[in-house]
Amino acid sequence: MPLYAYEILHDKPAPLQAKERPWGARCPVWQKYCMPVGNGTMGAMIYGGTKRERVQFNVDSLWAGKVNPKQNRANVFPGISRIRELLLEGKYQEAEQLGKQALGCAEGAQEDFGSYITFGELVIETGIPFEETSNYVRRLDLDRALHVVEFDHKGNRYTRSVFASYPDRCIVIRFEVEGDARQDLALSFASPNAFLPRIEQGDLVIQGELADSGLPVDARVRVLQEGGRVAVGDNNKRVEVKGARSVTFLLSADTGFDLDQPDLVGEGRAAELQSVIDAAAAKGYAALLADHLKDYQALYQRVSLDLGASDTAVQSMPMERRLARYKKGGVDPDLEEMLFQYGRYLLIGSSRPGSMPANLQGVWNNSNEPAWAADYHININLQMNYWLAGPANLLECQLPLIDYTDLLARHGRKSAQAYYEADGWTAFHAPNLWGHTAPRYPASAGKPRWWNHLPISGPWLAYNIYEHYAFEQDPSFMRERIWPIVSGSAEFLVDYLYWHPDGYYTSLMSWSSEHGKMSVGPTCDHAIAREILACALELADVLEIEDARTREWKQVMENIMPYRIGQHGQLQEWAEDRDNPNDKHRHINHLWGLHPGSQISPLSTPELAEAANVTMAHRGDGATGWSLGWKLNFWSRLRNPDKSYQLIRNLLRSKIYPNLFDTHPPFQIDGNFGYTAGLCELLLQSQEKDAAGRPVLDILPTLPKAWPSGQVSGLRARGGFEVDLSWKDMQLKTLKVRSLNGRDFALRVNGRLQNHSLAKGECLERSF
Ligand code: FUC
Repeated sequence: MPLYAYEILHDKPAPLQAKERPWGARCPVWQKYCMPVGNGTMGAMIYGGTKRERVQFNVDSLWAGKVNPKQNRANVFPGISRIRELLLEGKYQEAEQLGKQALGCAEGAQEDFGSYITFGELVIETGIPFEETSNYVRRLDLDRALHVVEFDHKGNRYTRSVFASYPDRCIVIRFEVEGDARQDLALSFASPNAFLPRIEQGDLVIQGELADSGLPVDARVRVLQEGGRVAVGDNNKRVEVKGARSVTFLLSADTGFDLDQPDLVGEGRAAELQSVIDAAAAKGYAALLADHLKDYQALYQRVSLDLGASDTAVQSMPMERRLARYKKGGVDPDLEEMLFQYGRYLLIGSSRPGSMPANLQGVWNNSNEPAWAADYHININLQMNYWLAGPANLLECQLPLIDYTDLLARHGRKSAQAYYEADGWTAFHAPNLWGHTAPRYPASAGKPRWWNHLPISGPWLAYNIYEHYAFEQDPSFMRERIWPIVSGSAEFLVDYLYWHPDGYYTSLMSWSSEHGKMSVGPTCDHAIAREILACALELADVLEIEDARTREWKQVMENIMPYRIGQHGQLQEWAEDRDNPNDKHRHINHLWGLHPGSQISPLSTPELAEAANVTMAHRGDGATGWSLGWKLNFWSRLRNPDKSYQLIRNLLRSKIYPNLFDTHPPFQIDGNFGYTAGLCELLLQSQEKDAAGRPVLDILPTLPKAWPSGQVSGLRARGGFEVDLSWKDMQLKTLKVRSLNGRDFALRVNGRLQNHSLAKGECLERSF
């Protein structure tokens, strides 16, 4: 079998595998059994029914809500200053009390926040009951990004294929039958929204407009049949095909949203969609498929992974049974590889140049009330979605995140001013499509919404943007796109951080993300601030900028409150030594400097790493899906292969659905992406720099015993390198490093560090 070929198999249509909750956010059929395809802008979930096929679909910018230009609460800074004074006087309760009244977005902004919503579904009636079929299989082929349903009916083999084409901007659905059989199909549209379908020139045309913003919404479906004839039914809302050999449906959809001008929702895209569909129809199915494969495989096939072979019988098992077997302890390295490649598949499917970034559900959503509005949480989740982009060699897929961060940086300048009278930009913990950067909720007299007021979220996101440069090393792209975001974040930080009377800068006052009480300084904030200021200084150095501003960044960076090790030997989560060893909270913010940051390492800061080990032991090996993903990354960086592998088993055992979606619960895609990123960390790390500032490529830092022999190719390292390696009996066998930019680097192999120079395009090859 080729190294990239993985199939997620099912032996029944999704609706027969669980009970449906139509348009329900937690509908088990949709979130556990339907299979996804996507081209960044559009996503679709396929049900695989024989009698009634359903293709539920989404458009990434289909959001309720609207821009609220008055989202920032006025006059907050005096309240924040008072809270700071109270905390310094040790009056925590009073400070928290005041926090409840003073912190939040402006009244009314919450109502405009909105939510990512579903578009609807194409329904294709066929009249073939599942009971009359045999040899049914549906499968998602990861190597081709192709969903196929196959079955026999009355001696004929039926095949239905679906893929989402990025180059041709449409979802292609093809119904075929072998032999002499003919198909009668009826196409219609269903949605919980008041979008109106009608047949126009033989196409199913759907139009709508959202109430809050006036956002125009359009879709068009072309029906191309071979043989037979077409009629229109159900009051001009249904296309009926009779006696066809094959039928191809081409679906394209979009909204009038423009990321550069979110407050001007623009014209509908009906005319544009018609041209898209005309062009796709003229091309024909075979050419659409060929171009789709070329586009997709150019990204997907960059990385191959082999961790050992599963039994052939296991490989052909339907996924539900395969997962149940794994849960009982079954060995299945191919499944662990498949989940790795699935993370890459999902990022390619939900984040391509020109699209919105992957939200909490990527681009897939069947409801108007998805969990957490399927928004862009930036207190871990959106950042986690992109941890794999560099290491798993999908940097292009990160461009939507940079475009989106530009919007947040624009709106976030006002938030930085409003809340902290600070220059630069920030955004609080959960922005939306419309560029909401203020705290998500208004002040509340009741329970404090501590997760809400998290000014460090903006800098946290800026770190992902810096990482794009770290992996890519393109100075002109950095100057134009990355520098403004990262330097704007550094500007915010130096104004935001507070000079504590004890003689250091702290994040006074804040919370550790979603955890704990008010603090004079959460460790996570300090770690992020330290790292972002260092990143900004590194970029300034490349750009040869040295001025009063950069000198201030350096001065602040060098005087941030240091890490503290507490009474249990743990890395303290707060300036106050109040960690509870029995606390199993999913957010482990204080280890940010271990991952995704680069400040803590068993090799260079062994005492801090030991304290991080204690913290990890306290928090345990269970959690929500995304938190398990983060724990995997932590254990990889702590160079603990046994714990890392245990986390992999835990994730697959408890938080992966039969469609391989990760669950919080409910379905939340960050755990998928966190897993793929974590797996990269086990095989190759590059966050460290040597004394001369060269990136260190650390080969096989944390290899689990469960994978004694294997190979990986195409992983990417910071500094601009591609790495292939293989190992046998736990020993490195071959290593190949391709330099993409000609930077000097160091290699750590079997614990020994060696310097290397390669010209751009040159390779280093070693056998051991
Ligand atoms: C953060 C997490 C939750 C969830 C939500 C989307 O608030 O604490 O667990 O992942 O984001």
